[in-house]
Amino acid sequence: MSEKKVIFSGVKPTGEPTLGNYLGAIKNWVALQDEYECYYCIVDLHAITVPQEPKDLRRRSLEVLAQYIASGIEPEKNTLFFQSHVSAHAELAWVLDCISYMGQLGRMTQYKEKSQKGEENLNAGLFTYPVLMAADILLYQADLVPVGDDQKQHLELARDLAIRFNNRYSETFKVPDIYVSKFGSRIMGLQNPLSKMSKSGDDENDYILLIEDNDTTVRKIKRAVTDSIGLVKYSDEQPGIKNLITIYSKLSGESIEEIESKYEGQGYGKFKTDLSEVVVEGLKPVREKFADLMKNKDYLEKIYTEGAKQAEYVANKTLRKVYKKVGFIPR
Ligand code: ATP
Ligand code: LTN
Repeated sequence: MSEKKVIFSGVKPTGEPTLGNYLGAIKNWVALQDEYECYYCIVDLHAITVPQEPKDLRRRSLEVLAQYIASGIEPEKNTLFFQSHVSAHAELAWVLDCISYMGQLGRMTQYKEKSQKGEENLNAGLFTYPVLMAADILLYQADLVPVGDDQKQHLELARDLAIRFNNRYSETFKVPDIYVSKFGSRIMGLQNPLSKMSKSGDDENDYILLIEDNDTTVRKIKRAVTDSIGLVKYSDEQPGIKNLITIYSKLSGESIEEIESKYEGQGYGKFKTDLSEVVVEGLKPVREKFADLMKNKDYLEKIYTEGAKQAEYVANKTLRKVYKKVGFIPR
């Protein structure tokens, strides 16, 4: 058994990953890969809680895998796989469904937002979505789950379910901790800096995609909402500029103070031009590597096949324990 602590995280292939996914999640994973035993999953079962065109889902799932690797997540060091390839996820989710309370699930913000929007396809999967996420995490006995700020509530639920199951049956699951970076764990929209940058938004100027033309990125930054104050200052009164400074800092490694003083007395024009360069340069290696990887589907297939094998071994071990504890007759 490896001595390393375990990490589990995932992105759902519902749309093209954004700069928000990258800065809030994927980029942090890269830094963790040496110290931890990491499982990075493409959570395709979660993706179908909203309607998907099958061929697009297939293409995007592979693209997300390529984006993980292009971002610096090394397949030799981590387990990379598709959630649907390891059936234990759906199986454990069922067992956890049976100890989940409707009331608690109904209070999940993500569900409430979708249901209040009058979503036509308000399916049961959307409601139990966080239970499947708990199953993802608990199957691997994860110590840490690196996610963006928006996932805190789901992580709380995963912890609750682990504790509830352990109390009811006996110690089975590790109770996972959340890992949210102190800064930049919620990248906001470029057009609406009061809500998070989302890949399922309608306005394409609101988000920067991890993979898109450099010219498109530059154009979106040029159009990003600022304000009439005219100062490059990290302040709650200037949510647009605050968000752009966050992006600048996360990608350049310069501190907020350094950025503020660099642009003191200058307008937004110069700041935005430089930010475009920082973003384009920062994403350049990812974009280049991605293009190469997508030309080599055999390589990708090897990685996810091997990944599923490794993941399945660990996941089934936990599932067997769970089945035994709840009273199913062993096979
Ligand atoms: P959608 O926007 O379609 O609801 P999503 O991007 O939130 O999807 P995932 O793809 O599953 O959903 O998210 C993957 C990871 O990216 C999660 O850890 C999530 O917290 C993080 N993340 C998503 N959006 C942002 C954001 N704007 N800022 C920081 N982190 C984010
Ligand atoms: N619910 C998450 C995606 C997700 C996830 C996970 C993240 C599904 N399973 C397990 C971390 C660990 C989201 O909507 N961003």
